[in-house]
Amino acid sequence: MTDFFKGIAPVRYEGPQTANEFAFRHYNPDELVMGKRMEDQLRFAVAWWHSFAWPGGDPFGGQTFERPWFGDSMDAARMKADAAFELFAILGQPFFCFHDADIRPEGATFAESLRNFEGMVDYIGRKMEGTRTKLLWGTANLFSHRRYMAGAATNPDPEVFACAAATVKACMDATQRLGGQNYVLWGGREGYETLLNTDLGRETEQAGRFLQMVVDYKHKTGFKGAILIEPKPQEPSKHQYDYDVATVYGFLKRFGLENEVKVNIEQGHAILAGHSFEHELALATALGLFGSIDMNRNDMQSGWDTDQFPDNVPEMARAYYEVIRAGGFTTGGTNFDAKLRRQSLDAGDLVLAHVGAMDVCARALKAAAALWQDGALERARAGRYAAWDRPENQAMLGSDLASVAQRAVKESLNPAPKSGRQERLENLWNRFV
Ligand code: XLS
Ligand code: NI
Ligand code: NI
Repeated sequence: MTDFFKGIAPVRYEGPQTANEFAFRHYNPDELVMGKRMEDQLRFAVAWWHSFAWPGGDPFGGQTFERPWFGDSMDAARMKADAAFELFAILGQPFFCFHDADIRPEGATFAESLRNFEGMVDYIGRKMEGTRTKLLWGTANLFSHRRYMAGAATNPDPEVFACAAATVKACMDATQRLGGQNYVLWGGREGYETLLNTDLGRETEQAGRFLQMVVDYKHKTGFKGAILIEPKPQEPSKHQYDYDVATVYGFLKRFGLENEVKVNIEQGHAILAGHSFEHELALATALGLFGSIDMNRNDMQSGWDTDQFPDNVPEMARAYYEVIRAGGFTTGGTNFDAKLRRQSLDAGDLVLAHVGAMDVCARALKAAAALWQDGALERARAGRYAAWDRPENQAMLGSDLASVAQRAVKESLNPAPKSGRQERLENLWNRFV
């Protein structure tokens, strides 16, 4: 037990009318949405790194948070894990996510870091036995240590590639051991700072081989979870190879992995790539890649990944509508890859940031589900393409350019433009959200 959260009781659903700040107003785990418990629809996860490892620094100043578990020892790491499970007990969210570096102290050598990691995986495994909290995904931190400054799998130095392999192997083993439902790869430094010193062809070839090895290892070890890539266009790299969903799809095709790997889509990364969150989700679904989401927003003006907790119901409703269209989560979930603002010092801030975010997501899910169940939007969408369902039109897609051209001439086609009805659909949307 730590006394960090002392005095904060487990948060319960009390409904929208409650005056209690430490209550859920909309997130009611047992309430059915589209026939499924809200908890099972949303599958919330707390991110170990932002909630427990982040010291509150920014480019202009260092640590603002004073957590009793900050330090480099195994004792400190164990206290951090204790605090994490105390937060999980307060929130009651079903999942968490971690990187190796979040849960263990850095060792004097690479080998010692791995040993520390294994010790902490044991410790967390024992803690999990006493709770209902599960692991949504594990991942490797291949971006903080200076050895990775020029990339991990894409590094010009083959020894770094080997260290990255050892770290990913250890993290995959840990994820499997802890019953993780996915394994995530986010390539923060798999990219470049300048093309002047970069061999793009080689680096992406290395990344492809690395991912093939990861997939191969998954099959060898019998890991049942999904392998997910988390796209991001830049930051910390000037250019990141896993730029967005479309780029990842091309990469997977190139290495024959499009049926092996899915994506974890982060709201803030979508925005950085010049897309909307829902665009990335819809494209992933269309390409058969939809896996999981990182639900943290950017500041719309700042131009970097500010990792803020979601606070905007209409925006999140667009996202959950796409999740519903995708058929809902299978192994994936809603990970709050979000951190407090650096002035939010208190234990209560950490709890309430999650509580508010869970409520926002619950409202968004309910609105999206109501719109889905109403069916008018999907009827309008399907109606727009209905002519394509007719056999003579389907036949064109199996035909060739000259024959299709001939049809246009022979039948003197003169298609009448039809309204796209955007504003009417926006009005429909706004009746639900
Ligand atoms: C950083 C990423 C990172 C991944 C996990 O921008 O979002 O936090 O989710 O490595
Ligand atoms: Ni991010
Ligand atoms: Ni993320």
